[in-house]
Amino acid sequence: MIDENCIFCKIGAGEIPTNPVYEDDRVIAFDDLEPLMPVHTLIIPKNHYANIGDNVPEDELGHLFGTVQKVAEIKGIAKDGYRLLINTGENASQSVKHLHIHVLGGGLMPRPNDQDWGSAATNADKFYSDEDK
Ligand code: DGP
Repeated sequence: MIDENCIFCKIGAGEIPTNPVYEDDRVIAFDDLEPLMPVHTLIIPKNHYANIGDNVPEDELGHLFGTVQKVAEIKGIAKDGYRLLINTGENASQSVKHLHIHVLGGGLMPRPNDQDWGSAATNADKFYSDEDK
């Protein structure tokens, strides 16, 4: 279940060399190319699923989520806390169409409600003028 055109499948298969934060037979975790926080690690299943809505078997999901705390411990953010992000589909601006969990940490992050979520957000008044909407 590998998509030969998928860059994350290639990372999972070892065809594109990476520096794994954690790896086992089903998942690999590696640091994001464009980190948003001091710690920004991606966890992916080695099998290809376009996103979390792509009929992912529950045992696969369980294993994937079971990796989160391991990665947080390896990266030293388990104690202070971290944020998980899973962009899914167009409205979430998912850019790589292979299921991945972003693990973000290493500093205080504002609550999502305080952030600029785009002009469609219910708090858009804080960030956008009427002309932008
Ligand atoms: P998303 O928008 O949720 O699909 O985020 C995809 C993330 O993947 C984005 O933060 C950048 C990262 N990324 C894309 N290509 C590569 C790559 O080849 N290597 C690594 N390490 N990260 C990548």
